[in-house]
Amino acid sequence: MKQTRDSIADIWGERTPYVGDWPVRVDERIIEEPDHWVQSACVLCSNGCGMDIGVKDGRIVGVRGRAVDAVSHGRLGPKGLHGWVANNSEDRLTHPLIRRNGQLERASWDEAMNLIVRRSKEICDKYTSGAIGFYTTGQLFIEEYYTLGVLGKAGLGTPHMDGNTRLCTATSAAALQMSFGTDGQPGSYTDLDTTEAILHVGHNIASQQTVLWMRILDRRRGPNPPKLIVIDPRETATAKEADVHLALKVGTNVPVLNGLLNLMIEAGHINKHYIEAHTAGFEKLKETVSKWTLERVEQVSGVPADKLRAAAEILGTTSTLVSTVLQGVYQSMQATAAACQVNNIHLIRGLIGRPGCGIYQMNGQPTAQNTRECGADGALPAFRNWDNPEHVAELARLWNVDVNIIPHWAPPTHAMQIWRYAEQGSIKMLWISATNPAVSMPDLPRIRRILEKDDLFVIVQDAFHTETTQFADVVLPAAIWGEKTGCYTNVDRTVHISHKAIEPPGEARSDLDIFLDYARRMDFQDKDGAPLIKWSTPEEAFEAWKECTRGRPCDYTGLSYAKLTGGSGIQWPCNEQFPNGKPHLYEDGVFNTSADYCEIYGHDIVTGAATPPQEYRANDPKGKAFLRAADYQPPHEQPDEEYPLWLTTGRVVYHFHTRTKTGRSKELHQADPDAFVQISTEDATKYGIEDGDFIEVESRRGRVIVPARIGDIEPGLVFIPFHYGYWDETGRPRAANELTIMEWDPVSKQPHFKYAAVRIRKTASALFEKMMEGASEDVVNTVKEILNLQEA
Ligand SMILES: Nc1nc2c(c(=O)[nH]1)N[C@H]1C(S)=C(S)[C@@H](COP(=O)(O)OP(=O)(O)OC[C@H]3O[C@@H](n4cnc5c(=O)[nH]c(N)nc54)[C@H](O)[C@@H]3O)O[C@H]1N2
Ligand SMILES: Nc1nc2c(c(=O)[nH]1)N[C@H]1C(S)=C(S)[C@@H](COP(=O)(O)OP(=O)(O)OC[C@H]3O[C@@H](n4cnc5c(=O)[nH]c(N)nc54)[C@H](O)[C@@H]3O)O[C@H]1N2
Ligand code: SF4
Ligand SMILES: [Mo]
Repeated sequence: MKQTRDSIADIWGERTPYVGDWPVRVDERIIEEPDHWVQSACVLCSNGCGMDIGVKDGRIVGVRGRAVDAVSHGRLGPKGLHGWVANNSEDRLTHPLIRRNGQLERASWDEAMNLIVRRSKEICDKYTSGAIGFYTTGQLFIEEYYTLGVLGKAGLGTPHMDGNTRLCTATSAAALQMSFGTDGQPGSYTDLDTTEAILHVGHNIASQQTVLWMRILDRRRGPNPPKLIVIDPRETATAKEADVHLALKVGTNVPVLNGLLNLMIEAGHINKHYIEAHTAGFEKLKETVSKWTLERVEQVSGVPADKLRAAAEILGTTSTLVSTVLQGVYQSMQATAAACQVNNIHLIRGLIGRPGCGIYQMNGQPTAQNTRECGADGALPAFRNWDNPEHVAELARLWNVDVNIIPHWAPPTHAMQIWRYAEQGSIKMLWISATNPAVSMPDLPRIRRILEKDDLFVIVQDAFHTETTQFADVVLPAAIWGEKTGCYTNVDRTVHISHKAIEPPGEARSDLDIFLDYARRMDFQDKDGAPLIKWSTPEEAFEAWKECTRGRPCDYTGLSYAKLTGGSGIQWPCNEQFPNGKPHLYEDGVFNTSADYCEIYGHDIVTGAATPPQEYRANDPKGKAFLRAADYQPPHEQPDEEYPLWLTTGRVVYHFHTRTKTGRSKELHQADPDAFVQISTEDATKYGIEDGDFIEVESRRGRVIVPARIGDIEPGLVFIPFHYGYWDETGRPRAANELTIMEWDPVSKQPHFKYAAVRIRKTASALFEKMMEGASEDVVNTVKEILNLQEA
């Protein structure tokens, strides 16, 4: 084994301080000397670090960073350096499975696909294609999403398609659309090389985008370091580095951000010219935030006035600013409303569309951007507007289909609603690809009840047995990253190609091949009776996708497999005008909001009510950005006598999601082997809890039993990582989502994983009660005395 550092012990590696040009540092970890290297990019978060895969005798033996890559300059984090071992693991799915007499049994591809096709046709005949739903991911490739999008929208014509991106970055898309007219991140990572200030809202970047954090740390240790503001209720690794840490109460992002905007406006720290020339809605914004005085913000959010003032001073005076927003906003109360306030901070100062200024309504999953671009999440491909007949007609021409097969009579069905329809029985078939909802969805007891239903035909397409395959009627074994070729786009719009390095195990097939096979067997046709889907290789799919993007904001027409191979990833838009991609959108202050071009006509930010097209056209903003104002609404579930604590959930640095990959790396597993509940020192004392004590955490939905970890969190709040389910530990309930609530943001429809009311107690007493069920009070007291058990 050879490695440039032990990234478990040394997460970020050695500092390379700088300003201007981020120095190269190539990180590598191999277990044997490869006989060749294959170009790829990491798929374990949205940062999308360029990476080469080392191959020996047809197996992956390691990875190294790509020095030429604009995103990472050669660096890799712990997940990137270790996660690939999952490809080689012994327990990969290697052949299809069909449920027969209650058991999943081995089947051939023909049997599995024929069964799926037969069920699809029966369902379409009896109930229409509206009884078929797709629930996909943020982890496939462009070519796969686009194929899925086309077969769903123009083959079946079902409106029920979404991804786990609904749980992840639906709010990213919504906030960008609501402020700027379409999805697409305005900035470029190069902004970090010169910026004077950085703001992270609900984003633990040190842990969740480790390589981007290396860039920030290197700036912070170099000349002219940027100021750092962090808004998070926990004292995270990110918060520890901050100059100003605003430790707010969960669910109070809007009050805090409104307070910041108010201070900036009051101090005159605004760019009047920019506001007038390039935005709409300033007066309403000013009036709304004016109610958020220092005192009121402190009272509602717990953020002390002097800290708020210090943050506002930085935001109001810096000449450049990079902001990132992530799950502490997207999965919390008023997600879209809060995310838009960060856009507002940039807009009222004109800090957008130029070097050093970037807003990241961050992505989380490696290819979430592409789910949103390619139409696999319900939206129409290439940021087209379902409510704009001309956009729908464009697609009908491109695909050569009747316009009416493309669902556009109502908004696309969001994931939470798809699950609801499955629960009610109007969706009869649910095709789940590359996601593990039996761990990652909120309110797991309810999700299990839905997956279990006899009248729901469940297809699960995965590389491993998961908590979700347990409920499948058909399991399709998938080839994963490293075993197939395709492209994906990171959060700063950089498109990478990932070449196939090794063969998939057994009979596993790429998701692209599975979707193509389904389309062929279903005999989906265009208007002239030719096959609807006219491609059969990844490269042909990419070429088809390029045509779909022509003239749209995410224009890929200047990219090709050849161009993406050999060097760095390239940012979209990439076309004739910008052959090498474009670092900044909106340089001229003209946004994508004009009525003919925009992706949505907007929503009421509080109720989510859609703006009718006529109303939008009547007030066509013609390229001005929207300053969306929002007042505070408290979270719907709050601690009370019965459930006195807040719960929030999230991530740890060493694991990715439900750990199907990272849990199979010995090093990553050992670095964080079990779930835990993080409790403040104050609450630990109050409840008599010590580090490592097993704690029962209970909400109105369910309960978990996990060890305690004490410190670095506000009193009254507990935190549980959501990574740990049951595939490698079946003994006790421990998935955070046993506890979470099933409700969502009115605009983005993203579920609220970040708050719930819970109660806690040491499990000795919980187990004791269970043992003593039915025993008389006398017996209970006697046993208690013998055991000398104290109630916690
Ligand atoms: N190591 C690792 N990295 C990952 C992933 C992973 O699983 N593991 N997943 C990737 C994916 S898909 C995603 S989406 C990203 C997510 O990346 P992050 O959003 O950084 O991750 P989380 O831990 O879910 O949440 C971030 C923070 O929100 C805070 N928070 C909770 N409630 C509130 C609130 O009301 N307001 C504010 N301001 N903050 C709040 C939490 O304390 C937490 O520190 O990470 C990506 N990177
Ligand atoms: N409580 C709580 N819950 C959360 C969150 C939270 O912060 N708190 N965060 C939410 C967020 S942001 C996210 S992104 C989700 C993530 O939740 P999930 O998407 O459910 O998590 P993963 O473990 O990434 O699931 C991906 C699955 O796809 C499989 N897979 C990997 N590559 C491929 C491939 O190429 N093809 C196929 N067919 N399968 C593949 C993996 O083995 C794995 O089973 O969880 C959400 N749930
Ligand atoms: S930062 Fe993200 S993309 Fe880069 S190596 Fe780590 S997990 Fe992979
Ligand atoms: Mo995510």
